[in-house]
Amino acid sequence: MNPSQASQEVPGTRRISLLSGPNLNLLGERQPEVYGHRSLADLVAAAEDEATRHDLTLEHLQSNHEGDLVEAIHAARGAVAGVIINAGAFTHYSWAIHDALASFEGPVIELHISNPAAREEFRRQSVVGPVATAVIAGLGAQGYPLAVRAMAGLLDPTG
Ligand code: CA2
Repeated sequence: MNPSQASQEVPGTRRISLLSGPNLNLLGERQPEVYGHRSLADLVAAAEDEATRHDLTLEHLQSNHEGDLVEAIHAARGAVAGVIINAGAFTHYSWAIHDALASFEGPVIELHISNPAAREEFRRQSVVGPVATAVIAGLGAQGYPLAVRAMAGLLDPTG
């Protein structure tokens, strides 16, 4: 991209949001056999590195509270180009997050460290999936930079 193209860019088109739901702040502390040994900070750092490679700015929020995530999705409207969300256990029952994501105009990537489809019955339903553009699950920590790379592809107008 040359400087004149950059200056004509619509504000927010190079910003993406990464949202992390409940208990993801505990990553690396327990259940490493399911979620690996890396902390959420490690996963976010890997996602940020990948975002930089694609000239994207990644903004991350983790919350254990459903309303915080709903408000973050509202704030994303018109402000960021895409949303990557690991909604944690809210994935399986939060219709409030489903409805908020349905109001977001850009691409949404549902992200999971584990593969919920291969786990307990209650994890096999996702209410995020029906409003997601794509799903990345079961790839562990590498899912985070992969999701950013996939988002860069979805946002590429020439792609
Ligand atoms: O695999 C994923 O990324 C999940 O979204 C993780 C959620 C789980 O409820 C989803 O079904 C799948 C759990 C978040 C992390 O929970 C921890 C609990 C204890 C220790 C470390 C993490």
